[in-house]
Amino acid sequence: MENTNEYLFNYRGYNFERALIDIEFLKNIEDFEIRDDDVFIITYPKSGTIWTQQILSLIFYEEHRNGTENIKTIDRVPFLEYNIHHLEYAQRPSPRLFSSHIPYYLAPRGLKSKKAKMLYIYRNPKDVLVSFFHFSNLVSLLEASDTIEHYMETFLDGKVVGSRWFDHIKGWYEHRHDFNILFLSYEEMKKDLRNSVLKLSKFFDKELSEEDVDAVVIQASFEKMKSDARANYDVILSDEIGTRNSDGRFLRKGTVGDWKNHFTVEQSERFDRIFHKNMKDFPLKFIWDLNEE
Ligand code: PPS
Repeated sequence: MENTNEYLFNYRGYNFERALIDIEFLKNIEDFEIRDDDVFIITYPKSGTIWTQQILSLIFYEEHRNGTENIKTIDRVPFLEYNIHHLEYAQRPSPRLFSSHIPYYLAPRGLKSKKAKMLYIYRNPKDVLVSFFHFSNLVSLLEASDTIEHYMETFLDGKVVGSRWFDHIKGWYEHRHDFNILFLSYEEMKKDLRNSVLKLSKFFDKELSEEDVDAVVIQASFEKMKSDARANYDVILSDEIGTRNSDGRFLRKGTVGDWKNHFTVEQSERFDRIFHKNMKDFPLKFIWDLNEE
């Protein structure tokens, strides 16, 4: 099958992480039973998933906010298609929070009742590419690439987990009316985290006091997450997924515009041309550098 190799498993035209996938679950994913109060975070990889898992977990769970329970964020907001801790989804109390990288056409049908709320987090694809490049070189489950030049080709061809970035975001956006889904960008969260938290608590009907909002904003900062074992995935990387380099971190840099430190001018211009060709008339705004705002 196209794009299927030792790292990727292609199912219905979309690449999954081979080592983490349960094929039987995948075959039934569209029938996965949805509750009206389920919450889904949808992302293309490296777009801010674990950050948003942390934010929603803090918004939804008082015990997470005040630190009275020590549950890992991944177990609060598990990945639907990568159930690495074998959680019993059907036994979980409501509201259940999930995250997922699936394309719109593999979404459980129950989401189309538009009752369950969904959040699509997107990030400028040059920074996605750079983050993915480093992550692919870090974890043993992904194919390493020696140069950005080589990785750019792989990424643009969609020979990565998540397949083509363009297809993922356009697919979800073009089908947004089929779902109850809010689009929010990584860069918007970076620019004004407090305002983003307020936006999210409003969308999810979670009333938070000023102190609650402060607690979410503080604990969702890059620095706090780096030192929070529940949130930073360090243990998952070292003990469960496996790394090629023990110095690497899931929370690597957490900035906007790191692509400028990696792309040559020619690579950037080439990427721009491909971006404009693919994203012509696409209405969502992308922020490539916070200083240019
Ligand atoms: S994955 O593997 O798809 O789940 O990765 P994902 O979590 O989507 O993306 C990882 C990038 O998100 C950054 N990150 C953050 N940025 C800012 N603030 C906070 N709190 C935060 N938490 C995670 C993380 O550092 C990865 O980006 P890069 O650019 O590699 O640093």
